Amino acid sequence: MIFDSEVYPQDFLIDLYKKLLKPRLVEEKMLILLRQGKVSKWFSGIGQEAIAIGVTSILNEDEYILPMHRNLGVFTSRNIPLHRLFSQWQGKLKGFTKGRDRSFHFGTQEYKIIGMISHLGPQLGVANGIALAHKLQHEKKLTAVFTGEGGTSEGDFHEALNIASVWDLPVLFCIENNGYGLSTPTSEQYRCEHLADRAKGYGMEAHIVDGNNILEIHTKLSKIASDIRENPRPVLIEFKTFRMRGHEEASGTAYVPDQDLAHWRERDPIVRYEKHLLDLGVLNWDWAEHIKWEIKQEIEEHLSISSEDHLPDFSESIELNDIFKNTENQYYKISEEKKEIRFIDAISDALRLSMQKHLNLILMGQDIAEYGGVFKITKGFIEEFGKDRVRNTPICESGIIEVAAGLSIKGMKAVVEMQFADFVSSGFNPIVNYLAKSYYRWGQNADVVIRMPCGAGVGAGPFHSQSNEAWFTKVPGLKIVYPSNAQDAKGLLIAAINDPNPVLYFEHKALYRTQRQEVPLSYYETEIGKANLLRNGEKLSLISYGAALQEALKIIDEEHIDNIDVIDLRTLQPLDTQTIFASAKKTGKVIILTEDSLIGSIASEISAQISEYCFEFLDAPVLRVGSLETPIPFASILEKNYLPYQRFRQKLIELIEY
Ligand SMILES: Cc1ncc(C[n+]2csc(CCOP(=O)(O)OP(=O)(O)O)c2C)c(N)n1
Repeated sequence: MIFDSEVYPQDFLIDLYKKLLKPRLVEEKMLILLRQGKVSKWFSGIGQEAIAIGVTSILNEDEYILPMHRNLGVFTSRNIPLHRLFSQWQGKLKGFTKGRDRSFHFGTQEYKIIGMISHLGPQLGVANGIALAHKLQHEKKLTAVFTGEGGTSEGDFHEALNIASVWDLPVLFCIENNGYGLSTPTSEQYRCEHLADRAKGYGMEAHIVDGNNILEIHTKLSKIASDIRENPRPVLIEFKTFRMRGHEEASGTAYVPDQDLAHWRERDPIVRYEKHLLDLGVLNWDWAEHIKWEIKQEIEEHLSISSEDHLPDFSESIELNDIFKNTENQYYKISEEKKEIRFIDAISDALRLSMQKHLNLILMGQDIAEYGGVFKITKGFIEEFGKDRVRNTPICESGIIEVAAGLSIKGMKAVVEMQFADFVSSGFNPIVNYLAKSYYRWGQNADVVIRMPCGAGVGAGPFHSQSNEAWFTKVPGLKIVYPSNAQDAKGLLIAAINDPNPVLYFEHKALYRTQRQEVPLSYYETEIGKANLLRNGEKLSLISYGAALQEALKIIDEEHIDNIDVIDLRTLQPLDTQTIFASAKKTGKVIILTEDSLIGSIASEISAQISEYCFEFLDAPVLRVGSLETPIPFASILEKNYLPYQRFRQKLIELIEY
């Protein structure tokens, strides 16, 4: 391939040269500051700059790019003022995270850069979500995302490529194969000859590109990019390159053979390109020196600006308030007109009304389209809303939750159905690390609801019956709702979908067809974070939620127990401690019933808080009743005794008589 000034104008070639030099010179300066203890950890991209610069160069400014820890060139190419990057790396206020996250772990909508989380792989799926939003909004745009060759061993990589291929998403998946993942050589990372070979298995096009040749990258990728914009599809690019410094600065390169470093030093992308421009006569030494001097001046000026910037002051209320994006309370009028429906119909109704209201709402889940979901909650939805918005997914919980995060970044809303709540363990990482943390880290909310058909009592055994809400109640940044009746099921799901924050919506399967109620026909919200005082009395406080609450009501009626407070929590996070404490202080006796086992459960948390804050008002120990500390057994005699209800009946009577 011949790259001369007839193919590319001189201005373009010089601009590319400046872009290539900038991250190198910034990094050389940072290495000095690192040694002086002024910046934290540093992941060097020296020798790999051509990839970040080349990929950014083929994107339009309004196209998203999702870089990794060695892609400083992406940030400098998008013209982020250097002082903001310097502030970011020092944890100062004019960075992008108010000092809450380090290095390149941030995103910015202003520059259309969505940074990584430490776990490497999840952003591949997030890129899919952004690309899906472009496609659904009929925008001919490309999204580019990076991974190292080490990251390709993660399940996220497989899930993301598979989803992108099945859904024809316009994503450029860029693998920077730089020889080592930390200290692990490629021979211990994978067995195929080239990572690009994997594309065939996903039914995807792939190319191998010299990652140290900026013009080859720009030329090849420009063509591919234009083509993807016209014919949306994913393309995998494997860039062959080398990591010239340690994984991070402290770790060194003792394990890298000297001859490899020498071989790749010869192929340094900047030296090569500079020589090419000098040979072509579009650059001369004086000019090159002047360009370097100018960039160094810019670096010094911006270092001085960021030296004036401040570290954040600590304020507990600011920190706590930044966990969730503000929710505007919308008081929809509840209609007088009601109809008796089942719990499951209420969920379906809430989803249908929400789909009608929010045209940017997408439903995703296994078998939810033509088949209507395993519980038939979305039956008939594709006829009304179409296959674009009611999406069957491959079996890949992580990858789909990441897609939901990407949709939200692009201003859309998503409801993801777990086929059974148990399977959320296969999507745990993006929930607790991506959805939960992104608003606190860099102000990007995750407008995602995850529906969790959960619970026992239906003879479904250890993997289709779990009460796993406590896996999530302790993760700041997630809201957890758990209705016990049809009216709340509808109102809470509508509220969860309106809420711009990530909400896990637990729906107990045993209630689906057993709990029926008069439910308003209209679109209404049940407020998240508000418990419901179902019965009002003096003798004791009974606190519960979900199917356990319904069981408790049956038992108190069978035992003819009256004059007690019954609190239906409805939301487990944020917890309505005001209602709980007021009741505990009034009655002085509290019993908490959960279907979960007790250790680490929300029941244990509530008990601890009541003991701590209401101690002087108590007339008896706070009692908790939950399931056995075993997996959930299948046979009905075992399951019945695993569940807490017989024990609850006894304990309740004991507490009344205490
Ligand atoms: C899920 C996960 N496991 C382990 C790590 C620790 N870790 C950080 S970077 C890295 C190596 C990554 O290698 P690669 O993907 O090839 O990228 P490179 O650093 O070479 O650019 C490892 C093991 C991590 N961040 N996340």
